[in-house]
Amino acid sequence: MNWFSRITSGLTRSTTNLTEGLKQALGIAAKLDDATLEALEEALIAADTSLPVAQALLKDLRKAKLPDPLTLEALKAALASLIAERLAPLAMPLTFPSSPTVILIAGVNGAGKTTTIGKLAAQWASEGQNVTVAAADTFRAAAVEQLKVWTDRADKASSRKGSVTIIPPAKVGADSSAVAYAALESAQNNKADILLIDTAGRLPNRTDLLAELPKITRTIQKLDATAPHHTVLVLDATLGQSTIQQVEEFHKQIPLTGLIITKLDGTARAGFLLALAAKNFGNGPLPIVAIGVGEGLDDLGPFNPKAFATALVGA
Ligand SMILES: Nc1nc2c(ncn2[C@@H]2O[C@H](COP(=O)(O)OP(=O)(O)OP(=O)(O)O)[C@@H](O)[C@H]2O)c(=O)[nH]1
Ligand SMILES: [Mg+2]
Repeated sequence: MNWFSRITSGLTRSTTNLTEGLKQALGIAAKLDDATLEALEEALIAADTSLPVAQALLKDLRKAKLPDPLTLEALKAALASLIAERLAPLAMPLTFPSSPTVILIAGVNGAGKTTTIGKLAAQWASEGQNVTVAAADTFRAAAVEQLKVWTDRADKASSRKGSVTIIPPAKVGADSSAVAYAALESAQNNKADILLIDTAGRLPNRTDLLAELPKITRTIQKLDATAPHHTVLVLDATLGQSTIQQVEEFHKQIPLTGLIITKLDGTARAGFLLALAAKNFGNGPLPIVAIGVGEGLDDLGPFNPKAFATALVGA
């Protein structure tokens, strides 16, 4: 299955709900009268786009050239293009400015950090990159084991074009910064292309735990003053708009450079990406560097606003 098909099938729950809403809205009059607009607004809010975004979309829709009578297909196409336009500034794949490029992965418990690291490592290694992964989640002994399963899988999937190497903690309960430091040292010595740092899940109200993240940053900067080159927050899409508060809290502790949205296949609220796009986190919205639409090794890929919008409305 290609990536567009994966997005389309991953977004099924969101798409089905939204399409049903659009159908009902149009069923009333087959044109954009007040009742239709109201029903459309409801459908967009149900997709978790937020009220202001839903209203802004409808304002744009009223200005758009639409056929009379308005068909479902025309409505979907118009909405898809308006949604894609709003999401466009969010699209930004990860870059590799340094060797090794250091990518710090953070997020709340169970967001999908470890799984995502496995998927990223598999992709990059199969493209010929040598990837080192730091097991800096030292909270649970099982965390290292889980990461090891993923890095082994990723290493195999690379068919020896590249490699994936895990650096575990020196001892149980080791300091996460020490693991990150040792992993960067190893990545530098072995001329790895990329270092991914897995971290423990932490809730945004635990400022003591959040403070560990800048400590990791300070520690690895002793080896490379430009690291980390990316600080990525992993967000669970099933939480919808409430992830925005997570972004704000993490961003206060450690400047984020991008987001990865996981579990888009497990929710009908994929429209919350529009709410994220409308949010200013200091320098505007934060870019989405990848999205996850399933649990398999291939279920992670770039965020393409046009493909996403098309799939979301079922156009
Ligand atoms: N359906 C679906 N499940 C996902 C996706 N990404 C991750 N998961 C699942 O989410 C669960 C948690 O994933 P982990 O990678 O362990 O999350 P984590 O952030 O490392 O969790 P902690 O280390 O405990 O904080 C696992 O069961 C994953 O398979 C996705 O895109 N879609
Ligand atoms: Mg984990």
